[in-house]
Amino acid sequence: MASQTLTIRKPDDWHVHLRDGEMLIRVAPYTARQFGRAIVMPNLAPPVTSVEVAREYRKRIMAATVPGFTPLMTCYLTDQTNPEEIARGHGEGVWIAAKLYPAGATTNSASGVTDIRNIYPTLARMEQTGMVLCVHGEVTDPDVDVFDREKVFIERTLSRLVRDFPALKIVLEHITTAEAAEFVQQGGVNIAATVTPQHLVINRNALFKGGLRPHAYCLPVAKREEHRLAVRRFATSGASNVFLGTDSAPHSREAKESACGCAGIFNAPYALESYAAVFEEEDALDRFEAFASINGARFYGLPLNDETITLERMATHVPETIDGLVPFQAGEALPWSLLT
Ligand code: OTD
Ligand code: ZN
Ligand code: ZN
Repeated sequence: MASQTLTIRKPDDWHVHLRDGEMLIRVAPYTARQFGRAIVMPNLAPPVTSVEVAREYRKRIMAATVPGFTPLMTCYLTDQTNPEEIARGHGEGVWIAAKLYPAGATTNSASGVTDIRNIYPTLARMEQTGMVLCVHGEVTDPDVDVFDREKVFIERTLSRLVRDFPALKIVLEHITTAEAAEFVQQGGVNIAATVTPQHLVINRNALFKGGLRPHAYCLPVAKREEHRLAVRRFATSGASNVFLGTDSAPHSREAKESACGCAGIFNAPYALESYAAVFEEEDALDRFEAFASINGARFYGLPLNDETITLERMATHVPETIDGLVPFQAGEALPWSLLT
């Protein structure tokens, strides 16, 4: 008989949007319930670009969550980023990583980097100090088909970055394509990928199932089935350079269900249940702990969590709404439940 419980080291979320103000207070507890640590994205409006702003934001997150949950902060790179500010924030233990948003690639990325060469001095400094670069890997060229933007980013930008900064640690975030999985798989020890629940579970058909489905829309957008399968194979392969990053990105229901709906999927409340279902379907539950709780910490050079969590084989019924927000897999039943 298949095992009825699964106990693993406490997982971490290596990519999440916790927002600010009232939304932060609403959503952060879900992440803190599931994870020991989380890398918090800096795409607030205005973005988190200075050490002081990051410190203050970290305090607000800690006030919104339980003791024992550790937010790890990131710095938003712009054309004006000063390499010394980045090095100082990293040296003072405020920043774990810096985030590259190609300008215009996703929500609140208007102040992102317009030309990768503008941040070369910063990348050189990060390479020296061992600070990780997190990358939203999509080109923003409007002439490139939206479903090809990740693949083209790898060809045009990432290949060059890896060549020009061979010792820079890079996380290609929320991968969605066979090309990304392949690139990271072959990329050596300094490159890793995160994978979201949605890119393991849905393909692009989900956006149009019986009508337009705004709650399945995020960036990078879900791709064809063959890509989902390639990403699944890599995520569940046991490779040490692929790990959990939910990219949970809540928007109000009104902002999602709109003539110009925001990109982002709110998956934090049942993220572990979503991932566990995938690992079980792939017959890879024995590799779930590495993906969720070990590989990320090792890549970032952090200690593993000492606590454990237990999932029980008992259905989780994902509600239609949670605190007014529509969660990923709303209305569905998932086979595992996180015990608290
Ligand atoms: N939404 N994707 C991302 C961010 C957001 O709302 C967001 O902040 C991303 O790629 O980081 C997305 O769909
Ligand atoms: Zn992104
Ligand atoms: Zn994100």
